[in-house]
Amino acid sequence: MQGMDHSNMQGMDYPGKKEPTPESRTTGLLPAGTAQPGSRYDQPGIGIDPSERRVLVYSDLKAYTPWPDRRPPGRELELQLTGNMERYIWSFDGKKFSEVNGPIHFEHGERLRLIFVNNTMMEHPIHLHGMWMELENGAGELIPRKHTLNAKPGERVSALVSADAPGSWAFHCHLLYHMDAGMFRVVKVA
Ligand SMILES: [Cu+2]
Repeated sequence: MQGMDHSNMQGMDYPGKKEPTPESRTTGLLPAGTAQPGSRYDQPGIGIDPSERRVLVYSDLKAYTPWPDRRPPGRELELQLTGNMERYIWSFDGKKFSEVNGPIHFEHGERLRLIFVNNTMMEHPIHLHGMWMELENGAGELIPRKHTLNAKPGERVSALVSADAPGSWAFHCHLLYHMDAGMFRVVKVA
């Protein structure tokens, strides 16, 4: 991965986008001064050209049946997706799994909003075990439920969670070499 070609990361357009600097090309982090990331649920992922075929995107998703828990979230938890391509470290909030102090706590029965902000130039499909993440894509009561939510470079993804499953659950990037490199946490529901 060290010699990875980033050329396919430069065609992405999003609010406040800046061209990669030599430094950001090396670290894999977005260039300094990039505007607050927004959601881009209407865009396909990296390397998918919608002019070649019909592409389904996150704004197309809706649930088959409404999820019964319609409570508004009682709190928000925002996680930064971070990394250093040069050292091949991937992390949440700048800390790889071996550096964090204990699990992320959800209170059993609470309803919360989980937000991922992708500070890197790579996509990260984030997988929460044990509970659904409801993608806030504007589908109303048919809000779609997912176990894995992909965050594009510079994107902000928000989801609602009903913490209905007591126990300790894996929470990680589903690119398994990112998980191995540190993008992993434990979510404890108690
Ligand atoms: Cu990843």
